[in-house]
Amino acid sequence: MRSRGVNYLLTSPRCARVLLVSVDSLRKHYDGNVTIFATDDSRECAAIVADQYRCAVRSIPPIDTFPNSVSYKHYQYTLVKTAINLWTDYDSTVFLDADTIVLGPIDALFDVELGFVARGMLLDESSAATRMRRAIKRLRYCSPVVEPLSQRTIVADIPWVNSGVYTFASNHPAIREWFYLTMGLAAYRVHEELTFTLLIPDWKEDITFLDPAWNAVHTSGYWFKAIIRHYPDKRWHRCGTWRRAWQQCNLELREAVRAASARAAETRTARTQNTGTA
Ligand SMILES: [Mn+2]
Repeated sequence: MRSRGVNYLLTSPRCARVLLVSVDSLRKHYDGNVTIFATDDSRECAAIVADQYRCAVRSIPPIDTFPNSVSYKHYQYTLVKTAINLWTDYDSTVFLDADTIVLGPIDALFDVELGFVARGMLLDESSAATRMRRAIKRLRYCSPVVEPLSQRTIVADIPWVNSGVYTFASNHPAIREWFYLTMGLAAYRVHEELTFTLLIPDWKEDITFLDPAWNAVHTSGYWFKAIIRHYPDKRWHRCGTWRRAWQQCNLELREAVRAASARAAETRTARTQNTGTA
């Protein structure tokens, strides 16, 4: 039988709290394999969550060993996110952002070869989509090699996907291409959602556009039908549902994660002061 599992990514100890809430919610509905990919400075936090909820932890190589890696933190995350898909331990993988909350069984996701939630729009249907189309058009100036990719995506009415929740068969070639394209465009700080959008015309037959209930943001109209809620605007702590989920987590565990996260932040500050660089 094909192996199945859920992957998470933790690249900053500051996000350990959201990870705890997401894994806690997942474990109410799912009993199977879970792997947390963690950077060195996040490892202690990841280990606390992993011990409690029967997860595996895997180390991510230092970011400066990635070719074309850029210094800006957000885009490092972008590149790492596409890299860990290549290292998945499972034949069938569901990736969940740490800023998600699982509200129901997720087993149906494992049967999807390549699945993303479209952001509920084609590229010409809203102002957000207009911004997206502009971003894709701008890519033409990166390199003549990118121009045809950009052009065909614009003309093909490709939906813009969100990469907070997705599912893939590990041997699907799109997963490798996604990493290479993201790496190739890293210097231009192209977000991984955008690089995947550029690849969709190649894999349109294989991609299942999942029901938005699998990745519901509060503006989408699917919030109250959600199986997985996603808090991508980094304001989870202001949201009542997220705060309640946090308060439902074991108190000792919350404190352990908080303490580990604070220690990691201190270590980082000390290192910065010692070397004089950020
Ligand atoms: Mn997210």
